[in-house]
Amino acid sequence: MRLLILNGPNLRLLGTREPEIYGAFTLADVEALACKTAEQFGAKADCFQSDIEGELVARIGAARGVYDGIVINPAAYTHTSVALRDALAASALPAIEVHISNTHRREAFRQVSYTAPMCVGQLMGFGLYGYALAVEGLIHYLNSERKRG
Ligand code: CA2
Repeated sequence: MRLLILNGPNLRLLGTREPEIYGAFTLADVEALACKTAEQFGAKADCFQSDIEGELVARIGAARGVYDGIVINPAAYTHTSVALRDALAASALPAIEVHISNTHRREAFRQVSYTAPMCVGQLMGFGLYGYALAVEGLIHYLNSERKRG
């Protein structure tokens, strides 16, 4: 089982600014936890971060046939990107959307996700640990789908 872990714009800044919102952990911590969690469940994860919408769209577009599912934090593109939404729909891969903060406790513009309707589920507000939960949730979903045939 192969998983693709995608992180969107500015998440490379994790651990350097706004720790009261995003915690003190880094993108390297996020990617290490996602890979470790995948391995614990017998899967392998590849991680990619970009500030560029088109690069994220291209990664999703190339994922079909290579990966079994996607964990994505689209960051600010969550609230704006029809392109990412369309890419997730076209990939037809199961995806889990994850957010570090609970966006429902924040500004009104963060209450809308363009991408979540294309995902199996959405997780938010658990900080770094949300990535472990998202990977475990995705693997659980994939195993259930396999059993159902
Ligand atoms: O809570 C999340 O995971 C978000 O996806 C983070 C995005 C934000 O636009 C979403 O509404 C919620 C922002 C990522 C920016 O990351 C930074 C990390 C450290 C310092 C500054 C920005």
